Amino acid sequence: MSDLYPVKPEFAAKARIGKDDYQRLYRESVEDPEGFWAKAAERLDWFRKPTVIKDVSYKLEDFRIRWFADGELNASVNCLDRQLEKRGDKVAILFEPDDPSAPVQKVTYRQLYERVCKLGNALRNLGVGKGDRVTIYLPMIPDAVVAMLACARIGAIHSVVFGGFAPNSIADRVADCGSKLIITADEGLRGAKKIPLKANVDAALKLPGTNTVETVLVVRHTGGAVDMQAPRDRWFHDVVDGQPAQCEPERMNAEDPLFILYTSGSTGKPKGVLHTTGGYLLYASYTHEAIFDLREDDIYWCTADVGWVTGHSYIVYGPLANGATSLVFEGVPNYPSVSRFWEVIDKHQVTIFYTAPTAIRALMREGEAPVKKTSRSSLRLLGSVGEPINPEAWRWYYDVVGDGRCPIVDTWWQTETGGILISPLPGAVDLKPGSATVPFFGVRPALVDTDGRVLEGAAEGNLVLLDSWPGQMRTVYGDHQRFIDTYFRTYPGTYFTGDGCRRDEDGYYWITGRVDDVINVSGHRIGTAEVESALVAHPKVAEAAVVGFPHEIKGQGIYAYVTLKAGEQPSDELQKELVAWVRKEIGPIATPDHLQWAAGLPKTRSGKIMRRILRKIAENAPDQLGDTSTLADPSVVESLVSERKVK
Ligand code: 6R9
Repeated sequence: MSDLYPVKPEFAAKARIGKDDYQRLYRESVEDPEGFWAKAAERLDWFRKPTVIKDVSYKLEDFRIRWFADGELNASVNCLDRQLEKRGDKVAILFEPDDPSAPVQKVTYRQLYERVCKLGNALRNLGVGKGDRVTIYLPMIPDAVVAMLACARIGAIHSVVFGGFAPNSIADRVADCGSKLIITADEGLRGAKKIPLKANVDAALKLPGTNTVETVLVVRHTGGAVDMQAPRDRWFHDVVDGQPAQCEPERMNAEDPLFILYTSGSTGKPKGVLHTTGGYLLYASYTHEAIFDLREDDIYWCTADVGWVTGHSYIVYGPLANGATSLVFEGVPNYPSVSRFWEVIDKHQVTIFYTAPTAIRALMREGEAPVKKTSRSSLRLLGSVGEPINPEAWRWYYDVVGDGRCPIVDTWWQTETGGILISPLPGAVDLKPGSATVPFFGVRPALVDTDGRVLEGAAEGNLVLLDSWPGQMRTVYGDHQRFIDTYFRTYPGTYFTGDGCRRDEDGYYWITGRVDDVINVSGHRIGTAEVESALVAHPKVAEAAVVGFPHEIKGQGIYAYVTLKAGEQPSDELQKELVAWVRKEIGPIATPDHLQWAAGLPKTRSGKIMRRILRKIAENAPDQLGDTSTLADPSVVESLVSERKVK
């Protein structure tokens, strides 16, 4: 069966990059990275043009990753100032509120520039300067973009925390980077629900380690009542409105930090992924233009939240550095109805639509009718990100949403990579449903077996990258050793992605999912260790083990095994209490889907939990437990299998 969707001639005819261009440019990019990226760097405006292009060594004894190291620039200048002449009146941010009857906001490049400058001045007046950390905990509103760019303008390092995180998670992230200031809102809106953002910040700031925070700026969004604690809390409009609409941008070295973004790893503590200014911005803007085949009149919509890396690179920095119109959507796909995405596409004549497989699967379950009642004729390109897209969902996206007209770019990348690494270029690469296809310029993927041997040809193994690209993360904030140990020690001389992958006979890459203790729930990374430590923090829990299991909509769900302390009795109420506890400790995105009581957990004689076995039980595949001979007590497994929750 040939399951190939060749590039359509009519798309290729107008595309920025065609087949021959891709081959030629890819070859150039890996044969002469210095020359290739020096030329690519011309797409940015520099205060001082870089002369040193690439300075990278993955060798542990001589480790460094530096790009454009003597260049100077400012990210906000690239996203705003340089657009003013040609695109001052062009819409930069097209804001679609949660409530479809509430007014749309169109923020032009000039208006965005002014709002960013005013906030930049306000932040400076509050004592925030180059290198200081600012936490942003906002809903998906234009002020979230303004906040990020204002930090970039004055050289402050932003750390955006997703609005779905609970006070504990906010506090951990604030404490880890020692934020001086937090920008939040009274409340957020998601569907019919209100999210008490300011109240969550108040609760977070009562927790230990957060006393670096001097000021909390509060955007009045819903108008809901909040506690304002003087002198710490200030209304955003009070400190911003009277400021001058011009603000001197900070001259940043290309390697000065732009932002920190926390992501889950295989240990309990989220990692502060640090990206720097020059390489990141260049890579985000170049990939955005090439992979989405960007044109001047596109209306581009990425449905991610700015709390995730996809929002950073492909709602804010990439699109704005390219002078695009970027749609910011506050709401959710099923409010007020499951047609919302498609209605927004028609309402704003969206041409490029970029979303996650979990959303596609959830909407697919509603059938074709909610899609087909809309036109979607403005669409010309679709994108997918966050997790592998199953071929069935891919075809539905292609046939039903795109009416068989629009190529799909399945974009594989990570918080750590800053931008897309493996994806089709829509005018150049034939598509295969479920495959992220081929590497972007300068990207050198390889597959290795567990001993680190590089596999050639069609093969399956662990996905590594043999060389650096400009958008690569530079460190784990405050813990450079952890950065090296996590990514460069497993397979020496390479960056290890943590993903498994297959390469087919055509050289196409098929990501198979995480090979570490990270679960991908609806495209969000959750560390099993984080959920486990939340559970054992409950006074009645003795021990917990958490694994992922296949979930029809979410991709993976969270399955928790819990052993209670002696004398505690399992009950349905306690089960509900523990699920609610995890939500409260980490946030709703970490809600366990299943919680099974475990009299004991399967362990090796040296006391290690055998997660492989727990995964199989959670998958309901007890016949595939594999080798259980190293178990200390095999009867533990038998009782877990017989008591497995079948829902
Ligand atoms: C951008 C983003 C990264 C992990 C990554 C992988 C999975 C992302 C994917 C994909 C298959 C794709 N992933 N995109 N798997 N196909 N197109 O999602 O960043 O939140 O850091 O997650 O997501 O497992 O390692 P992040």
